[in-house]
Amino acid sequence: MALISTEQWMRFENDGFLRLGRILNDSDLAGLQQRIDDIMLGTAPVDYARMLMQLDSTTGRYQDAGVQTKGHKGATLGYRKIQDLEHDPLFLAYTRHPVFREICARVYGEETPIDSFRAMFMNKPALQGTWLPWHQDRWSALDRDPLITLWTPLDPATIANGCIQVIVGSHKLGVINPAHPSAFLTEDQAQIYAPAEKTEYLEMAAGEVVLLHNWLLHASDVNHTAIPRRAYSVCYMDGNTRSANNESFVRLFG
Ligand SMILES: O=C(O)CCC(=O)C(=O)O
Repeated sequence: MALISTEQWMRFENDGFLRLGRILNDSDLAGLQQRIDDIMLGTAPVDYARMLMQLDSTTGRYQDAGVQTKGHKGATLGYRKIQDLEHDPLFLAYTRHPVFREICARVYGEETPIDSFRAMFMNKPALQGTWLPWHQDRWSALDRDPLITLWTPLDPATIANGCIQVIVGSHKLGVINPAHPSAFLTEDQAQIYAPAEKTEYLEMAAGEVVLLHNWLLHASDVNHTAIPRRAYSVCYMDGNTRSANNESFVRLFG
């Protein structure tokens, strides 16, 4: 039996996102929380040379976040982003959850192999964090657009600690700023397409999952609380996708 109903798929097509409810059980959630903290603190049994790691800003400004390069940058829980988590067995196992396989088959077709474009930790450290400007998840280096992302908070995600904010239905607009290599909006475009009165905040419990259409406009704020907002975000793409940057990708399904 299908794990996602026809009614749910219709809601996803209309809104550009779908709340899937709790998918990570308590013990797997605790395992991923511990593993990501160990990775940040430099004590995990992973190959740090393969992982892109970026320290958070101390100002909250996007342009002040650290460099995004491979390798560990110090034992601190103050990382903003850690990519290449397909190389960690715990994160990889979760990334291959049967519900995610079913979603990929529905979106890309049963026979289409599925790769991870990126499997990343996105963090708003306690009383820190960086404003992530309004954008769509679209990359001009790819020969076709990845369509979906599955986003899992590893802590409660609230307005106060920087949960994802979205503009419902905005995926129907197509790519708004194709001139930007990662589809970030200009400030003028953000005022037009993402005004405050249209913003919906996706508050979620730890271990719940939201399916996001990659063209859904989204952003996230800094963290005003003493609770970190750790999250795991995976973009699933057609395994036939080629990148002008000659990147290689990890096969997830098929
Ligand atoms: O975690 C966040 O605050 C935003 C993440 C994001 O933009 C993404 O997963 O595509």
